[in-house]
Amino acid sequence: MEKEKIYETIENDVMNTELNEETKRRMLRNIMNLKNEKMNIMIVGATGCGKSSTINALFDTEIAKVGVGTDPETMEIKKYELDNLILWDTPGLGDGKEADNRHAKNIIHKLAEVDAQGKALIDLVLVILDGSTRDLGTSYELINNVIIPNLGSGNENRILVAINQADMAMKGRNWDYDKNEPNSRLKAFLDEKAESVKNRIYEATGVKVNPIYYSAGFKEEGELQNRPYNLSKLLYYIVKATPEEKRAVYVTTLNQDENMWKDDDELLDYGEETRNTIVMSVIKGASAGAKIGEQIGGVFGPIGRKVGKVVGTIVGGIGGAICDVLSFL
Ligand SMILES: Nc1nc2c(ncn2[C@@H]2O[C@H](COP(=O)(O)OP(=O)(O)OP(=O)(O)O)[C@@H](O)[C@H]2O)c(=O)[nH]1
Ligand SMILES: [Mg+2]
Repeated sequence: MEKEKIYETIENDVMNTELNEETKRRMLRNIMNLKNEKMNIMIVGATGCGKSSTINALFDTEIAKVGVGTDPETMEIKKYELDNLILWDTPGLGDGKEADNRHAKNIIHKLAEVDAQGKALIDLVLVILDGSTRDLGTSYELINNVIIPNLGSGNENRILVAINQADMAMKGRNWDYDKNEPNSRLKAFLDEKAESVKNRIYEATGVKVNPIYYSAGFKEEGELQNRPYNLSKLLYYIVKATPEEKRAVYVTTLNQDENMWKDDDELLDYGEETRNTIVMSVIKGASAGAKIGEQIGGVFGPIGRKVGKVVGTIVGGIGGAICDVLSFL
């Protein structure tokens, strides 16, 4: 599917409306500011937990090199730029004290970086845990001693903890390979794991995180892609943790392969929720301070449908829900 430059589309729609000149100018200025917004996500975790695999599953290209066997693949912080989305893929910890110290130092350094406005460069840290191991010592070390103390104030909104390799949590047992989901036993096991991770972090730092579990899926040379599980859920959490004015960055950067987004726990319609969250943020950002009142449906109806369609065809669920979104405003 062709990528739409979402803000250019909105600019055109605004210019073609019956709104007064002052309102139009205001909105065009808002849109210009939104266009420059960049979202920076840093992905951290123990070596081999699946950082690179997760990046490749979520986003548009196979950009991050995935490790084979036990060789750590990512040796330094790597920057991937996808339109306005910037990903920082970090080396895994757990390969010896000396290397760990070096990597931790680089991560702390990156967390301290500020943008031109003096605001923290890294908007969100995605911590990935390897769900297939009981030994999460390195991960707790990383979260409790490296990430959280260096996030600064408002830190609870800038960290997301996700447990990967849900399929291997009981060594492959209790995974339903036909449905590509955990059976009830494995689900209970994973829920408990998420709860225990939450408690360990809270006890050590006083920070409340809400860990989710998923599987990035995996691909062996020449074999079929094993579909991810709960990838839409992970995306939904990422979008929710993204500052409102930056949420549109995902419209053009998501993995276009619909198969990646299919299998979820279905506690929520994550595709629809994600789409509505993004549409709502775009509308709010573009119309901030503009008095459009009754005309809002006329201006944003078409835009909502467009954004909804672009995001919806990928992550699923393109209903007529744009009306629901508009009625919220
Ligand atoms: N079964 C299963 N395997 C996975 C999953 N995610 C990743 N893997 C496998 O785990 C191995 C490590 O994955 P990577 O994505 O390279 O991990 P990484 O965290 O980037 O590793 P480093 O860069 O070395 O720190 C690869 O063989 C992946 O195929 C998953 O959800 N399930
Ligand atoms: Mg890697």
